[in-house]
Formats: sequence, structure tokens, C-alpha cells
Amino acid sequence: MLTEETTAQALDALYAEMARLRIQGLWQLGDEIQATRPKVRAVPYVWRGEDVRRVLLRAGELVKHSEAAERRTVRLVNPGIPESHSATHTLAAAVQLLLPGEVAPTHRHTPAAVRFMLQGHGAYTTVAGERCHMRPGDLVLTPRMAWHHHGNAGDEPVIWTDGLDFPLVILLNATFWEPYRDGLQPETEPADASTLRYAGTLRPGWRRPYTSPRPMLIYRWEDTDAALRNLARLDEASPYDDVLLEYTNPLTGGHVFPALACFIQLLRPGVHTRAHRHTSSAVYHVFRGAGYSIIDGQRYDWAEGDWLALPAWAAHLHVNPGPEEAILYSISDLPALEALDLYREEAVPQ
Ligand code: GTQ
Ligand code: FE2
Repeated sequence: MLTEETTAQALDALYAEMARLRIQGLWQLGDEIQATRPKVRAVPYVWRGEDVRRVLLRAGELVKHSEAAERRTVRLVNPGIPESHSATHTLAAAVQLLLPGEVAPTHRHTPAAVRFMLQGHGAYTTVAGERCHMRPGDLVLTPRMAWHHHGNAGDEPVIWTDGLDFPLVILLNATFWEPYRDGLQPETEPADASTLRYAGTLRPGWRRPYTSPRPMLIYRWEDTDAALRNLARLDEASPYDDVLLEYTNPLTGGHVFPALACFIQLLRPGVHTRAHRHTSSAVYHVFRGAGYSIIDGQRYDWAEGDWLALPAWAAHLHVNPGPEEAILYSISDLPALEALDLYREEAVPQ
């Protein structure tokens, strides 16, 4: 018969041997695995637009483009997960500056990127041989492993915000990055071809759904703005997000990327949404207006030019208290959660 003491000694010995053999009892891990709700280390956070712009413009003076690792880009780093260099655990958000005459060289990588244009005229991104002209409010896509470079052919600084699924790609150990060896990639496609081909609800009749290797790459602000206004005219809105639209792949109707979705939402004057939470996380950019969000009981004020990180499973609602419209652009990891059958959403009583 084992006494209590000898049992304890035997257990110690067992655990010591298991540790040596790199084996763990599930019961030793506790709530690491048996969690009743997701453990989220990322925190809600607001980056002020004026701070980001000041830092970025100063970097424009001090950091030559060629020294800036190909792109003069600053990352928004969530204080809860600084080692991730990311805004949420799955989403990288950055802000990029291109001075007049600058060209950021051609490269490609497995992380997919989206760029929402904020200010300046004359910029373009060439994606897979297609020059996409970028004006404020436009969204430009860079799919996985598509060659891309950026240029500023205008006479003023240009700033846009980048969203990438970098953290997820790193987690999956699937990061590949490659410079273009021979100067800039050639521009083999007509400029803005994909948006001329696909924008709107009419599809070229000989292009079958689901099969095009070239998705739409540019979503023009005029189209986005009109779509928001049309929906608002119908008075149709989400109780959680007010007038919310998703940028879709026009051939499939699905998300723009396998692990990244993009949204634009109009918060009408006076709106106070209901609260919900979901397993997807998001990063918002305040394109127009001002207001606040209540996230897990805390108020986060935001105004035009700011960024806001929303961690996974955080209860949140949005308020536009003023007389002006507020417009939020956001990126989300929703497609990744859906693909893995991990998307959950629930209303949160107030
Ligand atoms: O502009 O190609 O924010 O490669 C991060 C990685 C931007 C880009 C980022 C990139 C780019
Ligand atoms: Fe890139």
C-alpha cells in the first residue's frame, strides 16, 4: 500500500521523468486548454492620427527610402502583444509614406495585403503587372505572392494604411518573401484594368464565376461611397454596426482574401449601436467624423485619422453622438475564423 508521502514522491518522480521526456499531462495544463472563454492578450487601443502622421513625416525626413527596408512603413503595435509587432494577434496594420518621385521596389510575399488610401494624389501600386492608381478612399488589394511596387508620381506626400495577415502566416510557418531581381516588374496589363473589368454588378459574360485568376484589385471610393448612401437611403442597417458594407470579390461574392476581410461602415448621426462580440478581431481606421466605441465596458474616443484595435471576443458597440456622419474602414480576420469553423458571435446585453 502506498502512503500519501510515497504517492507524492512517486508523482514527483513521474513528473520529473515526463519533463525529461517532453511529455505533459493534460491535467497539468489547467485552464490553458480548459478555458471557458478565449484568452486574449491583445487589448483595445487607439492610435492618434496626428501622432502617427507626425512620426511618419519625420521618418520621411530622416529615413531614406532605400534604407527603410523597401517600404517606409510604421507598424501599429498592440501594447498587449508587443512581440507580435501587430495590431491584433492575426492582423498587422501599418501606415506608409511615399514622398514625391519615390518608388518602393518590386517584391512579393505570402502575406496578403490591402491598402486603403488616406491622403495625397499621384500614387499608384502596380500589382501583377497592373498599375492601380490610388486616390483617397480607394482600396487596393495585393494577393499572396503577387509582385508589387509603389510609386508617387505626384508632387505631394502620399499616405495610406496597410493591412496584412502577416501574424497568421507567421504562426503557420508559411512566410516567403522575394525581391524582384531585375529592377521594377514590367507593366504588362492596362492601367486599372481589373476595376474597369469588374466594378459594379455586371460581369463580363465569358468570365465564369469562381475561375478568374485576376480578382478585382481596386475598389474606387466613388463606388464605395455611393453604395453606403444607397443602403442608408433604404434605412437598412446592422444593429451592431449601422450601415455596414463588406468589400467582396465580385466573381465569388466572398471575402476579398482567404484570411482577411475589409469593411466600410457609415455610423449615422446620433446612432448608438447594440453590443456584441465575436471571435474575429479587427482594426478600424476613422476615415470621416468622430465618435466613440465602448469595448469591454471602457470608452474609447476616436476622431478622423485615428486607428482602433478591437481584440477577439471583446464586447463592443459604436456611438456617433454628433451631427456629422462617421465613416469607419476596417480589416478583419473573419474569413480565417470561418474557414476553420471557429467563427462565433453573440449579442451582449447592456
Ligand atoms: O507595401 O509592400 O506594411 O511588403 C508591410 C510589408 C507594406 C508593402 C507593409 C509590405 C508592404
Ligand atoms: Fe509588400
